[in-house]
Amino acid sequence: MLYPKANEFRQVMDLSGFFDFKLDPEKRGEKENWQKGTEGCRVISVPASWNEQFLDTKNYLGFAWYFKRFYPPLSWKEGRVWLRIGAANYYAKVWVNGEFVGEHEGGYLPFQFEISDKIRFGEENLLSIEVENELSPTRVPPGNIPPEEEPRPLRFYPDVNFDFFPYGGIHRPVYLFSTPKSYIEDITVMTSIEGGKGIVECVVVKRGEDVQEGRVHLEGKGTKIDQKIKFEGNTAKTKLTVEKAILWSPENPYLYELSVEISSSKGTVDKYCLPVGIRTIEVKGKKLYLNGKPIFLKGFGKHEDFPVLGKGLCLPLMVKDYSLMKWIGANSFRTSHYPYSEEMMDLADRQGFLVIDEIPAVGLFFGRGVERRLALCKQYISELIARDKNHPSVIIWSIANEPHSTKPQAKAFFKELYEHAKSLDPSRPVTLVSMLGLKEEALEFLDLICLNRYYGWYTDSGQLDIACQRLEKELEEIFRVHKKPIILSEFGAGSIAGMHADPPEMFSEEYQAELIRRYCELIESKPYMVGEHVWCFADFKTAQAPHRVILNRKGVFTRTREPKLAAHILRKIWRKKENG
Ligand code: ADA
Repeated sequence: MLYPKANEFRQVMDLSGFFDFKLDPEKRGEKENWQKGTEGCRVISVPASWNEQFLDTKNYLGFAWYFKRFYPPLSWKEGRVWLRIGAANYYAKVWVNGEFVGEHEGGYLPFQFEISDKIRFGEENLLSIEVENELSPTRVPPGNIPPEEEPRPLRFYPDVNFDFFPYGGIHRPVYLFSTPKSYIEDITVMTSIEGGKGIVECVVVKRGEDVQEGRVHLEGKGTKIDQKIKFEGNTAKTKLTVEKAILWSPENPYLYELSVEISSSKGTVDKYCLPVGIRTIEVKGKKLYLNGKPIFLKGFGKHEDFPVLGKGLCLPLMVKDYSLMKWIGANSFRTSHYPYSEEMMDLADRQGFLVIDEIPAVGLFFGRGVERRLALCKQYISELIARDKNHPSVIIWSIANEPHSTKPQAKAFFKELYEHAKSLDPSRPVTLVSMLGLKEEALEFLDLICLNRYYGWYTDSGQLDIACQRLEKELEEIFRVHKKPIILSEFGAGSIAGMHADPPEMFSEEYQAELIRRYCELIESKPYMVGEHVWCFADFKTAQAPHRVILNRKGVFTRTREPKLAAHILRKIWRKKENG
């Protein structure tokens, strides 16, 4: 799914900003035709969650309506007009001028509809979007699971089966964009390396019978390649060879520019440009290789989370987070526990971060409704790979976080998801982030192992020596059995910023820093360990529960991005090479 970009053939109008907003707790809106407009609205900002923009929406998880009036440029009349929503959590229905255009389930991936036949040129148009964020056991991620289905000692309010706040709303930009009648629908880029040469394979999909050919152009330092393409049906394939290719890596995130044009008998009719990073990623033996060299992932699990914004896209915050990750010496992060924004992925390409890209399959259980949850996970894998397949920064797909794989059908469930991901993208390793260790039967077929461990926090609390002994024993055991590279994808401790104790005690900054230091020391001593992702980058909002002090406080930065002692310790560890 191509991100909307303007050029001489395409235009983009960002509808983000102030929308009219109205809660619909009785779900009366559709019956009362709110899609044609309604009274009694307030102003809300998009993109952002609704929960922290007002006092009466904090824990609101029901239906809500967004309205925006707009004028499409007359010049768009000749082409096609599209509406694209970057993400709306959890379920969205869309109308233009009161006419239904489509709906989408899932809170973290974009969806778009052609609205050419609904748009009225030369007059004001009305966009109406109904968003609802109800929790349900048959949704992914699940909530409101009956206790008998999923016994848990401590339940959250709202009753989520995951450890972050269930923010609702339109969290990413709303774009109106135009394409020509005949247009480029999709571009897939696969890169490889053959004897120092970069190989860039492109597959172009177009729409429009009048188009039979086109061209691709790849430009970069010392490279300018131009190649004709011919369509068979709606698809054209080509392969470019880049002499002395500059490979993409965290040290040198070099991006070429690929330009694709399609033409009819009257000449070029559409064009789309995208950055291309030439790199390879593969698992071999006990190592993870980038461009044929072993790599080690240093970084974090994160969240899209900030006061007032909730999960809303915030570019200054994104720039800040990347600058702090550079400062601390990280080269990687996981999009825990859902796909992050396209803008975040673009910056990962440009700044050279290695990303584990995760679908919103967190808190999965294997009781009633498992078929529906499987179908949703497959949908999310398809949508995520369609969106992020061309990012060199994305090196691994994660098909779940900490599933409660305690039932026999869990292995088949994940085998089906693993094969689905591989069928869509054979070029990247696929993993699942497990808390069960050897009891996770899916470890048998995953390409590499991601494990979350909290010895010294939830177990062996306050006893770091025992914690590290347990961790070492378990890592050795898992590698002995599976002989696959392992990433410790979560480890850490909570700390209240400003709270100190010596000797270190739980919730003090010193304890958090010392646990992280001890874990990193152990992880880096094992040749089969290929990554350490601290949980987590910054404190973040969770639902309410006795074990959460308003926030999950395992961040090495506070929620407003002030460094705790652990941040300074990590900087010493991760930048020790530079610091000598
Ligand atoms: C799990 C989970 C995280 C967070 C963490 C914690 O590993 O994946 O989302 O809940 O535990 O802080 O306990």
